[in-house]
Amino acid sequence: MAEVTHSTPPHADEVSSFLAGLAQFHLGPLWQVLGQQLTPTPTSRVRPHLWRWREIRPRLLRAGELVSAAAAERRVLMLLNPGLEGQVATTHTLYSGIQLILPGEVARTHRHTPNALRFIMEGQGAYTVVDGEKIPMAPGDFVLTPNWTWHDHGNEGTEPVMWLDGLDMPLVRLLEGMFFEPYAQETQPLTKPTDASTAEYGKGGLLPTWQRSTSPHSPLLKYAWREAREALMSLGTNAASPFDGTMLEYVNPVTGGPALPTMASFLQRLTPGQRTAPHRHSSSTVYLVVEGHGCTTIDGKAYEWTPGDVLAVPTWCVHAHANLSTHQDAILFSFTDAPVMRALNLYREEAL
Ligand code: GTQ
Repeated sequence: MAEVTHSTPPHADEVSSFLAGLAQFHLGPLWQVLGQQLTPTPTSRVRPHLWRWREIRPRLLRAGELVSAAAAERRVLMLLNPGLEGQVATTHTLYSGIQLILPGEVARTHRHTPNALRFIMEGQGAYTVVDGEKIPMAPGDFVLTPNWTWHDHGNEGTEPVMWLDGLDMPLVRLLEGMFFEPYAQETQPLTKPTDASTAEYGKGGLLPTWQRSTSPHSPLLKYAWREAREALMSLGTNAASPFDGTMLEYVNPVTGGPALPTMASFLQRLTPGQRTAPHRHSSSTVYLVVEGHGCTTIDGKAYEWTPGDVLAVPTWCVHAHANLSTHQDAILFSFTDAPVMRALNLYREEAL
């Protein structure tokens, strides 16, 4: 072996020609990128962003005039993060979009490995079918389409129905775990009673003794609005979190864990004039404004919101909420990738 000596410092052009010769062997010097890779805290290209309902809604209805559900498979306007140009992503892990289904339409049956959740925003008469169970959906309902379940949607009512979709699609793509399959027919047979999962698992802590779901997702597929809102409102506000106000998680009734293995979902209340304390955490969040008028400050910039607006909060950004009304509660729905971060021991939270 040749002797390695540092007695004479190498010439700069010797070093640069050495470095230039590495690429052809698919080698690279770690010492040039160490600081960019091992950053003290997360660095995200994701930008905080607010999508306004008054800008989304008319365009979604216009899409309804121009594109049929049959042609689109899913008629959705995606909420694309301005920091992630070219990617189908609302944050680095989470995708969100607003879906429209018109009276009489069917969105054909398919299944995929990304988990999906829905929060109904407007319109009566729509339903989704998940693995043979028909689930009627009304505004405020929170509905799950877990990983690899067959699902189709329909609208049997007389008005357009719109909802927020949340999927872990960017995460699944990053992990290269994407599988998709269309069903052979447009719709699937109804093999279970309507709202079967509500009958079995939706009765507040009373669970069937002869079966206990062991699936990694919640066996309860719908969390109805009336009960969710009532649960939120019946809580006192005194002991609420300084960071989140009064907040409930939509949990798996068997485990108490998140409704989906990759996404946790929440409903929170901010009382009139309430301001939460700033904090940050290593999970990204998509918020949907359900009721009220307020403002979220993210890394020093204020985003003022009203119902139907959607807000993306990137990971590790300092954020705080304010209810700007003096007389009306604000209610926010949100979902995060926190379960993934916790499972991998990457979750951190910091008060400021
Ligand atoms: O409703 O099945 O927003 O498959 C994106 C992908 C909705 C759905 C989306 C989907 C769906």
